[in-house]
Amino acid sequence: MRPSLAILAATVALAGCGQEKQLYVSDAWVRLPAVAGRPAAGYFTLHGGPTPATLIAVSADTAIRTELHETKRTANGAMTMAKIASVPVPALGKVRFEPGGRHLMLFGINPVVKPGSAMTLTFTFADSTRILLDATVIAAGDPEPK
Ligand SMILES: [Cu+2]
Repeated sequence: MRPSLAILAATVALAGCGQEKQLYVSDAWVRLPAVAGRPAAGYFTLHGGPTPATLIAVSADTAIRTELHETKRTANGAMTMAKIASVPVPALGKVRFEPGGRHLMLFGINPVVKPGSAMTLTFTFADSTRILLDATVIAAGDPEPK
């Protein structure tokens, strides 16, 4: 246990020297539904590391089920949502999940989740990398956090 911890600490120290940028996620927030029981929507920004990555899932232990969605306009101009299986993150690229575009749908939100609290999101990538990030939780009518 101890030697592996030492290696981990050394790796973290090296990463902290600002050499190669690693894959990370920032600016995560979740908008609760106006009506309890409806799904919530989550938004965040993916930042690619030195190699391309593929986001395959985002989960939360305070939501029963989640889906990655994309908002699309149909031929007659109506807005609709489609499920997306995965999202490519280009090396050193930026991919935004934002209102009106790609978003996370969270179903079955635990009632303990209130505006002003945080929801821990787990971002899972195709190479099995996992990144945990706390998302700011806001009420349905609140402005987007800056
Ligand atoms: Cu959706």
